[in-house]
Amino acid sequence: MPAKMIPYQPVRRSEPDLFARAEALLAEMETRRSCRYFSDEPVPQQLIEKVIAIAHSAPSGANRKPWRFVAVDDPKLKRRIRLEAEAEERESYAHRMPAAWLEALEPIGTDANKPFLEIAPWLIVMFRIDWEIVDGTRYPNYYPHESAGIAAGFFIMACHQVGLATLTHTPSPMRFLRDILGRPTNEKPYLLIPVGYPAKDCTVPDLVKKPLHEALQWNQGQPG
Ligand code: IYR
Repeated sequence: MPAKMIPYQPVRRSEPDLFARAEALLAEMETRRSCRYFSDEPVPQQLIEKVIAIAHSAPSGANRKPWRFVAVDDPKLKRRIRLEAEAEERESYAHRMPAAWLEALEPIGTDANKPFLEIAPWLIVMFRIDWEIVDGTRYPNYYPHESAGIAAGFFIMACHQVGLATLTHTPSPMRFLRDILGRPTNEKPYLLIPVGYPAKDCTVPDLVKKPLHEALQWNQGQPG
């Protein structure tokens, strides 16, 4: 049955206002960097709940919201997650990642050590739910990859906007997260996102980012 329709009229702004807001948001988002050196300063649980609520407002296929956010601040759990992630990463760096991948990561300077998994006050573990079981029947979700990606984007942006640093971390494989956190088999670990404040002496690689014109084409592009 189609849902009842209700009016939808988000704030209509003047064009100068639109530009001013777009400029301000762009300037703020361009200061976002992935953080690998966190402070252990606590972040209130209520603030984490708000940024997850913002992520949870994301659009999703057939409004299924095919994700679960598990927010971890228990030091014992964080330690287990760090140890298991480092064990997988040691294997990956030593045997699983091809030379070209290791070379691509060289400027970022990563290795198998992940102290931030214990230092950051919160680890947000995001699971993707490709199907759900309701009363013994299996129901697929729709576009779970796209949906989860959009929610993750909302989450990272929300954190940055409120003043929290994040790292989009993907130790691989991530099955251990499901076991440690007691999630059922239909929940696939998707991203592990440490959240907190950057350490006082935090640094990030001085990278050149791909210019926008390489990522944006208007219509069919310029001939030649
Ligand atoms: N998961 C590894 C490797 C890694 C992969 C990508 I793609 C990065 O942008 C950064 C690291 C790690 O976290 O070290």
